[in-house]
Amino acid sequence: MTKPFTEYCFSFGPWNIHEGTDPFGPAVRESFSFDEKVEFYRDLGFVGIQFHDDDIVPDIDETFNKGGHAQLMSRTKAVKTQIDNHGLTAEVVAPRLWESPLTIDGAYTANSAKERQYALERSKRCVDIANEIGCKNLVLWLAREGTYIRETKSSANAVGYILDAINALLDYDSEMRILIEPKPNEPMDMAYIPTIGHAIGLAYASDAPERVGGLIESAHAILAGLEPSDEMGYALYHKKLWSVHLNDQNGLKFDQDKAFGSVNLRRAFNQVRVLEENGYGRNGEFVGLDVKVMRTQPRHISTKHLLSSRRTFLNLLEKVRTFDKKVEQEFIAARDYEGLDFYILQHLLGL
Ligand code: XUL
Ligand code: MN
Repeated sequence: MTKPFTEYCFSFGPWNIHEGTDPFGPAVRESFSFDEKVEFYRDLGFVGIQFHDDDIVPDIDETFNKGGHAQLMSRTKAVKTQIDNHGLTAEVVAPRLWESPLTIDGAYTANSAKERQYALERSKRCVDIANEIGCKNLVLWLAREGTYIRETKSSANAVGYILDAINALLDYDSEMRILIEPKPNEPMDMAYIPTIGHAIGLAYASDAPERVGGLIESAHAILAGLEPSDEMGYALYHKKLWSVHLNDQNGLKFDQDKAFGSVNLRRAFNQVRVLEENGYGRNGEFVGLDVKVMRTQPRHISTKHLLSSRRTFLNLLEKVRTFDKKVEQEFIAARDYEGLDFYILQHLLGL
């Protein structure tokens, strides 16, 4: 048994504090500026920031077109100083490849060569930004790499396009790691890389398998009809679980990003259990959250979902650590899984 690990480091992204816009209604809260959000991290118990490239350099394409590479780097330097001053680290940086008019039909898998080229160039700029901010983890959420109707693209070619882009990025920077964040749908009807198994397949097929791994988001696994803790176990076995986005999801609908454990506490317990029992965090991996606050929440208390998700993780960690393994083994040896099932429920209820 490995020595208990006491200190998990937590991260979230600036987009997790938001204005409540949904597809059916506008913002319901005034924005907090990035400067204000940076102030919140430590107080909420977080030390890592998950970034998109344009969280660091707003209006990134316009800024690049007007001020060139130097402008991107000088803005990034300023953010680096700002986060250093708060004792914060950039956990990851991800190119936001899904908002540009050039990625309407996909980014790396767009049918137009010019659009694929844009996606790759923007990703390389993101690598430069990551380096400048002191981060070696590039996240690829392959948002628009999929289809609304199957006949518009070749799924086999699409896999090749994604792999070409990954290889080009690995070649561009020999130290950067790529973390693929799979998701089965939304915004697309069907995504080409829906699960961690698909992501890890790409990793092994890449030019530098040791630098390609995964980031598992609980809700994304649930949307794929899968058990998040088993998805995590799969990646942990391959030593490719390099980040997580813990949250929760109430069945098969839009990506809800609910507070961790708020739908299914036992499913959350099993995620904490698989992470803790397989040494997650010991090599500097962060416990990342990707949670949305409810639209109903007043602005001055619109960070509670972050506080509660982190606390739920720590509460469940306590449950994992105080679970009587001897009793568990006795139930398993007797093949009394009914007994074990009830024992777990009693433990979670504190009885
Ligand atoms: C989308 C999602 C993204 C990624 C980062 O569902 O989870 O926010 O985590 O690009
Ligand atoms: Mn996510």
